[in-house]
Amino acid sequence: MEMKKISPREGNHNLKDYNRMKESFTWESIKANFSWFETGKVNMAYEAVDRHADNPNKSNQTALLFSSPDREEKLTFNDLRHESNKFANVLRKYGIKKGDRVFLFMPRTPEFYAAFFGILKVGAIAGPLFEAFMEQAVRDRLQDSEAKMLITTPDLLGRVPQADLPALEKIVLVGNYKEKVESYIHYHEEMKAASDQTEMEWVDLEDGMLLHYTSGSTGKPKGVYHVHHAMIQHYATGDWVLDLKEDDIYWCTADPGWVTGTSYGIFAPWLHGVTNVVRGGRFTPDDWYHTLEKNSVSVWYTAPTALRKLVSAGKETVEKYDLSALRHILSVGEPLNPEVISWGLKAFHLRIHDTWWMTETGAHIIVNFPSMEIRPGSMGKPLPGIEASIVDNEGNELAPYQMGNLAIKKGWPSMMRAIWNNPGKFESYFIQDWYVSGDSAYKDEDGYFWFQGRLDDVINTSGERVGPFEVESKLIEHPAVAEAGVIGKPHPERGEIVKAFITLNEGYKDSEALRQEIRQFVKTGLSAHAAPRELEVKDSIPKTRSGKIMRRLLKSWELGLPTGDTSTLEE
Ligand code: 6R9
Repeated sequence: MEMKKISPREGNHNLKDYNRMKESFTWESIKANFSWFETGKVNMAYEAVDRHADNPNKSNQTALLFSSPDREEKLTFNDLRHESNKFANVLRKYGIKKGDRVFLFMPRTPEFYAAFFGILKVGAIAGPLFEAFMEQAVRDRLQDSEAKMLITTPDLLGRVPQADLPALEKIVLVGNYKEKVESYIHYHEEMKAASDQTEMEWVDLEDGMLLHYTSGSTGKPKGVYHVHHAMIQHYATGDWVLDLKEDDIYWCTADPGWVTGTSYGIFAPWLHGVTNVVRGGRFTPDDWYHTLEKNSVSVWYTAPTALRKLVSAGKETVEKYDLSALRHILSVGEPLNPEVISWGLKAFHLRIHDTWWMTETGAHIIVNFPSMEIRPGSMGKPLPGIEASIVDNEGNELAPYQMGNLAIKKGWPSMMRAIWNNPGKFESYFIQDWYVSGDSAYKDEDGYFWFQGRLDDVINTSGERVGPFEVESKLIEHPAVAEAGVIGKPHPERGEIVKAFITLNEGYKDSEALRQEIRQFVKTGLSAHAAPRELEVKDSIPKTRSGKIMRRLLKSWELGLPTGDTSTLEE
């Protein structure tokens, strides 16, 4: 098969020579960008906020550019410093200290960011939760982490568990309430009274900063524990991968309940002192284009699920907007379909850069650098300072084109340091010195990595291994198909057969003839064994809040099995 390649774009880009960097790079060399390199004192909140507020040239620059359907607000670095100082004082008043877990269960508003940095300033550990969680999901996370405080809004209080949380001492309410309840801490009242000066709690590089709960295919969600040290990698990738420059307007569309919304929605942009766009409210193609246009966004980090919806909305929609400020686009969370990359070239005249990483890795691992040739469908190459490979179940490295476990040599700066309360689970990620991701992939002879699927998603049909991703990518190339989710369905003779669930673009109606045509399209475009033997049209494809197709759920539905933990399912 002929491989498409897209060359780096000329212009305002950081065209660092990847191969030369790879040869000589050490993480040590990044340290000089931080104040703690000299002082020995560290806190992420200082490096991301106060350091810029202390700088007369940056202090009044907009740090946060917030908009939601009913509210618009700008906070400078100085504002963000003062608001987070105030909140740090509120936390101290109520006894929160270093190492305590404080959870945030609220929408992304300016108060969220002030509270988040307030938590870090007292040395506590922040636990951001998706605002759409139901009561059980909130309870599981607060129980496991033994959180001492929860910050939420009156609207969400109905989903905050009122019992079985012995460690939870206080609940802070942000926003207006009808009837005041004395047992809650009232954010706006406290903030009015609090001083905007505070003592920073200086911590150790290896002290806790963040607890992100993530769901596996079985069992309760697990608390992935990150430390301040991770900032080295957030900073480096903000430079090499996001290509951030001080005058950029940056928009990461992810919610902080997902690791992308913290590592790349908070840390990387503010370590680089750029203006960070935050938008609340729901997705529609017009709203998103409008957000890009109105804020003159120059660097945009988003996810395949959103990009696929923009593709579906068509060229007419994108052409209504002036997106000339946009210079760099990136994607994460799911494999980026080649179809979406070709469309990006037409719609934006830009390449879309795929990045691969996980909650557990804390930051980018395998990426498409602005300076690299892109091979559509590939996740790119490992960062300098990262050793990634494909290994078998014993930890032996495999040759190019052999499918196996995507694994990373342990010891990179932003790696999780523990699974909260669960050392056994943490150990189970490793084979010798390799962190094993749970994804299957292969490498080509030039060192590009190609994603195949979560290991539990890979389909084995009549002895042929089929990655659901390539079938889904082919399916959405058909003009009738908007989205696709592909699973292996047990079959007496073939082991498994490929079953596809699809949604249709506007103007198409389900019919036997259309399904036949789509099957044929995959068969001729990909291969006979990859063509779905069963094809079902649905109104929507189940996805997580970070946009991942929930193949596990499609499979449970199909087989009439219990659905397991669905707390991260998008409504
Ligand atoms: C950052 C994030 C991690 C899992 C990962 C993989 C999938 C993420 C991807 C990708 C293919 C990419 N994933 N990026 N698959 N191409 N560029 O998503 O973290 O929510 O923990 O998910 O997401 O399966 O193992 P997290």
